[in-house]
Amino acid sequence: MPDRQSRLELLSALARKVLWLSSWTIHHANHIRPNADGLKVGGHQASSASLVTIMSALYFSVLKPEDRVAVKPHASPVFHAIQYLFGHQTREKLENFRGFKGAQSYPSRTKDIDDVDFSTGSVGLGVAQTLFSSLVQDYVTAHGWMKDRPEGRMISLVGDAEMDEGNIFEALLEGWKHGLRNTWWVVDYNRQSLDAVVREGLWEKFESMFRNFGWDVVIVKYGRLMQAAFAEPGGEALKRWIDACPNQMYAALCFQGGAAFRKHLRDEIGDQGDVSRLIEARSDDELLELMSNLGGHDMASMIEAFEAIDHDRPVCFIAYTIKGVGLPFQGHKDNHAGLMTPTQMEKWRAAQNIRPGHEWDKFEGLPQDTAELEAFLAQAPFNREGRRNLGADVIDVPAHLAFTPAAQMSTQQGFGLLLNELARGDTELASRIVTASPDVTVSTNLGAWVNRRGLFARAEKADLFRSEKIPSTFNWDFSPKGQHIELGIAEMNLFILMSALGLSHSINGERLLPIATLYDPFIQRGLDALNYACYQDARFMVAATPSGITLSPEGGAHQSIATPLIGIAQDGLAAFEPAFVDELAVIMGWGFAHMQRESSEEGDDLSGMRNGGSVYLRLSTRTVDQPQRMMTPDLQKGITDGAYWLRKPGPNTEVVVAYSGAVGPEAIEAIGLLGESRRDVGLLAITSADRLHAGWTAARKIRRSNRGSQHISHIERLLAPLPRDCGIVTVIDGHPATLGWLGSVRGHRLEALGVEHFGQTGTIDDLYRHHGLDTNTIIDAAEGLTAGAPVRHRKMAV
Ligand SMILES: Cc1ncc(C[n+]2csc(CCOP(=O)(O)OP(=O)(O)O)c2C)c(N)n1
Ligand SMILES: [Mg+2]
Repeated sequence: MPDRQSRLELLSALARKVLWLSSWTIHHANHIRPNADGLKVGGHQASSASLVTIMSALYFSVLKPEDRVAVKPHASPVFHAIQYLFGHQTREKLENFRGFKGAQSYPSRTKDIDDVDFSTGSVGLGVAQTLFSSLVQDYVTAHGWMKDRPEGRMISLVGDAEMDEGNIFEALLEGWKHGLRNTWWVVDYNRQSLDAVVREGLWEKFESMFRNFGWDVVIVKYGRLMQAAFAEPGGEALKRWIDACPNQMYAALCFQGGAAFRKHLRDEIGDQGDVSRLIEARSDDELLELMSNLGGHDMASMIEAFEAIDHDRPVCFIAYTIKGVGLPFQGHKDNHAGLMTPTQMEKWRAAQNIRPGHEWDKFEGLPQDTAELEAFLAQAPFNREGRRNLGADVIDVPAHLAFTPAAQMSTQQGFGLLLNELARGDTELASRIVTASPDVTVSTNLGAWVNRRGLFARAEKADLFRSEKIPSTFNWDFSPKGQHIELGIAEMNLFILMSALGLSHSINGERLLPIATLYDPFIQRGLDALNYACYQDARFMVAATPSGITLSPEGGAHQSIATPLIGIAQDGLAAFEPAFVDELAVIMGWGFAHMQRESSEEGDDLSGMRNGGSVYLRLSTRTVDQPQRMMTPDLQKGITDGAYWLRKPGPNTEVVVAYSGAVGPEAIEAIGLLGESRRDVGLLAITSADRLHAGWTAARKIRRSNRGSQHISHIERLLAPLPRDCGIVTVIDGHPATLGWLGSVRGHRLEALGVEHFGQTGTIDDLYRHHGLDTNTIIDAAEGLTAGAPVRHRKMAV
């Protein structure tokens, strides 16, 4: 092992190399890559440079294999450069940075090859992901599943402006409630965002806020050179000047260089003997080096700060940095998307003794011996075990989820019943389910499950109502074995928790099957986090209920219109809207298997659709008559493929009603009444507009790329027997576009009923009539699409 001094020298040399490689990667993509054609693909040299020392300290020395890191998105080139030095990233991918299948603009678990722990991109989310991943690690530990694996630290490299994102504060509060441990956030305090320079004294706000939430705060402001200068005669005055210098001025002087610093120091401190001597003893270059030696750019200071942590309390490091440090645009307020010119790059290359044509050589231009650098990298604790992506066995899922049917039920009730049945049993499946809800556990019907399986906390806590013998339907005991994670009302936290739980197989090597419940409209409140979770390929199930205008007495503010379209459009999420509980039982069983299947975006089963992913159940509180029927394999397949004929159309069908979800009773009734006046009518039960649509587009893609292919999708097969002039009426308690596309599948005329405006309260009947989802509107629409005599029967007003 090298001694401390030579270790620091090696680390600093590697950091210089990381700065070079990350900048060269960006430069190559913009100026050298063939076909660049002057088209700038961008990259963030300034944001990257800011973190070079900190990340080099972490990856080359401080991190252990079990630690997990979320890297500030725009420091992606630094991450890739470090992985390149470790041998986990290829030159080819770096040369193709930001290109098709090249190294990603922002680190991506699913698209990058270099062992990304957490994807980032939408600022704020990766930060919270580390916090929730730490809670999930606690969950896995408490359930006795960590085995011999040491606990890792969950580390986030955070931009200072990234801290503006509200979801970070929401997460902080939740972390405090759950006794957060093993989490480090390192704030890259370069005092610049994309547009602006941050407010003076922001660090004080950060500091008091973190301390308030029980975090330790470590401020790393001055590097070693600065500390030495402060110890010289006059040093105190220099320190005072630095501390008082406004952020914008400091940044501007860093951009202008040593002479500008000298002028300002002279003008502002005046001739004061000691401090003047201190300044004058340094050349312009030396003065700039001193003034740029903030803590975040000083290897010794960063290593010392990290290594001093000998506890598992959460820590926030505020590391002072200069955006773009070491590059010609350092400190400039416009540098966020700044790129170096070829001339600047050429000058910098020569200054570093990098020979033309050797830009990608790992150790080119470094004074150290190559073998020594190689040995150092091989021994870096983080790299010792190679890649760290884990896996876990698939948990068996029974073909049928059991429940005791009632004649009338809502899908939300059914959801509660199905989970209650699982909770009563002792299957492996049940033991791996973890539920969470943002303060709507009871109102989404999770109560029975929680009564049986308990709430999770690292320490036991009895339900006081129970111990005081106050009657209550619920037993709210907390214990390390509990399987429900109680959350506050922040839907962003819910989905980031899903993201963390749903990656447990990969992060902890232990599979969890997370289920989130929330009110359907509030999906939109957590949508970016939901999207983020899907982007990372986390696996979870969302039960969203109540939904639509069907939740009528709940009020207009809670109605959801757009969520079925989100269900269709959200990648990585299979959306279902069943009408009946037997359908839901099939979908949930399928869902637990779907959550565990490997998948690729190209589509990986015969239908061309993705084989695995997360699941969204749009449920309802409306009590409806349940069908009494046998669940045949055909029916089961129809339900999971997205649709089946509830009333099969004959060869002369004039009109078909296709419905999804809670409006089932209206569709059924309309078909009954229509049947009196129209020769032949069909009723299509749609359980998943999303799966139908995905299958349809996938099939066309297969046929286009493989001429002669006979592959047809489920919806094409279902609609194939319909005569050309048959009309289709679709109806859903959601945006009509959800099903409106069905007319294009085989060129049928179609009228799409649904909801386009919200806010009206009333009974379900009132609202269905108001929005045109009621039986008579369905009949009117069908009549309009068919020839022949007027429909004789209508529903009588009650
Ligand atoms: C949710 C979201 N909004 C906006 C952006 C665009 N964006 C990328 S970086 C950035 C500024 C980041 O500033 P800071 O966090 O201080 O990082 P620095 O560039 O200084 O390292 C913005 C607004 C984004 N990536 N995500
Ligand atoms: Mg910043």
